[in-house]
Amino acid sequence: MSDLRGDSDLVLIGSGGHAKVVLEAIRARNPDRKVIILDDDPAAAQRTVLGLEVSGTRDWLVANTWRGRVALGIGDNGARGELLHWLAERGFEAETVVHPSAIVGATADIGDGSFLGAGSIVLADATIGAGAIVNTGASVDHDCMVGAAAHLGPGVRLCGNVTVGAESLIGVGTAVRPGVSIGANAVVGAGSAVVCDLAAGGTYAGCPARPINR
Ligand code: JB2
Repeated sequence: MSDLRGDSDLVLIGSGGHAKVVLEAIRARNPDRKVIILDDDPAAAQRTVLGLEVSGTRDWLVANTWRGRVALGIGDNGARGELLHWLAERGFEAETVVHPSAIVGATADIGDGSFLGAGSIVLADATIGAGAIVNTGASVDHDCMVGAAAHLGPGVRLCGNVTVGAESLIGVGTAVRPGVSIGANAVVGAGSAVVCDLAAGGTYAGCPARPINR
């Protein structure tokens, strides 16, 4: 830990499946980048992520003078959103991680701390909020707005002008019709087809997607 001092050095918080794919994307751009893993779960002290041991909790960031960038490796939207605010309050910049195989339009606006996975596509004038995840092979067409700490699962298809609210979870393989708005903190089940607006906080599934009780 003590040798973490260069501007390009990175802290990655999280040690589960999401941290693993984030680290893989970081290494795909720069295999030699120095990365330190932190995780607040005491059980994580025994874990490794692609061969890297967990070196401590986020308290390490408070106790040291290092002020580099921090990547968000937590899949849970609420926990990732909380971490984003915690970092900002303490003056840390969140690292934006874009897999080299992602296609990102020149006019797309990619928020700090977001993750664009392998094969993902974000096109003209789309906005990806801070800390959002555009997972493996998901596509975000022109003028879409994806809110902070939202998560588009693998293979999600957003047609043009779609809005996804903050911290919403859109399940794997879901397709969303042009111009549809999905409110904040909504959950859309895997393989759904969203053809009309969905209210904030609800849980939806099916083709077409309808409210369900969880
Ligand atoms: O409040 C929290 C929290 N704080 C830290 N809630 C949850 N659920 N997790 C929290 N964490 C950290 O997230 C844990 O200490 C651990 O490092 C990680 C959870 O690991 P897990 O492998 O269970 O999930 P994940 O978040 O890495 O990945 C999930 O989301 C991805 C997007 C999985 O569902 C993956 O399959 C998925 N690709």
